Amino acid sequence: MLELHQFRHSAFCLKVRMTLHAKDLSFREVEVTPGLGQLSVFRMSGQRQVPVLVDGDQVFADSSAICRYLETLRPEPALLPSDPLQRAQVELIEDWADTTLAASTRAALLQAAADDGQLRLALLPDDLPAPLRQVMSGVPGGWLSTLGDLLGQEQRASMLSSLTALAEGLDQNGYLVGNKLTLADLAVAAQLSLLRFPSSSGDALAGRGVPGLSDHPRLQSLFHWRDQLEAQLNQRDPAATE
Ligand SMILES: N[C@@H](CCC(=O)N[C@@H](CS)C(=O)NCC(=O)O)C(=O)O
Repeated sequence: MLELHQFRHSAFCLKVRMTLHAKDLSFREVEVTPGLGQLSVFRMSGQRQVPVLVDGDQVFADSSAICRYLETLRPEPALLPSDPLQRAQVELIEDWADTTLAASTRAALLQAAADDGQLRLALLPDDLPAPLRQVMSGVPGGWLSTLGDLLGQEQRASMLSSLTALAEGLDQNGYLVGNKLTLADLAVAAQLSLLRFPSSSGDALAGRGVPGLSDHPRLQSLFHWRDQLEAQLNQRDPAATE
């Protein structure tokens, strides 16, 4: 059984879960506790970030590397087109989503969480002991803004402009590249989760997100697309996740 070591609310981990669902692969989720839990991730994979996928004695880190392993493990349905130009387009969009878009959505979420204690609480791991939860909920959020850059005006405008262009492209056939689901769709859909959490994030987070972006009129069709994509993938094999 494949094992996915993850932070439940990480967009990179969602990208891998969506890929596993798209390929109808069964897997077990192992929730990693930020900080201490990353020691075992390091021991296992030689680096401390999640997602990490374990398949028997093989260990893979990095969502893009994991998705490529899954593509060889289960080639159908192919998430990387065989047409060279389309494949290049998918890889470019995936890379943009995992870097530029991810940096912007992370900064936007950090900013929102710094301002909103309820959101901070909802983002904590479900299995965090109650006393620690209580302590965390009482801590002012200002320290979060030291964790990374806050979203600048220019970065926000550039993200909105790219996402609007993607939304307009999607209106035509429902996929970002060609007329089939690819890793480009999954990488973008996953990063959108930090702006507006999907239903798979659980009741505390579903529909919530970054004020001003989660409810932005130009992004609504994109969130709707993401929700439909997720519903379609989860329907494929509801029993896939143990
Ligand atoms: N390029 C990596 C990025 C993974 C990543 O940024 N993981 C974050 C969670 S979203 C993490 O593990 N952060 C903890 C840390 O850096 O210590 C991928 O695509 O998997």
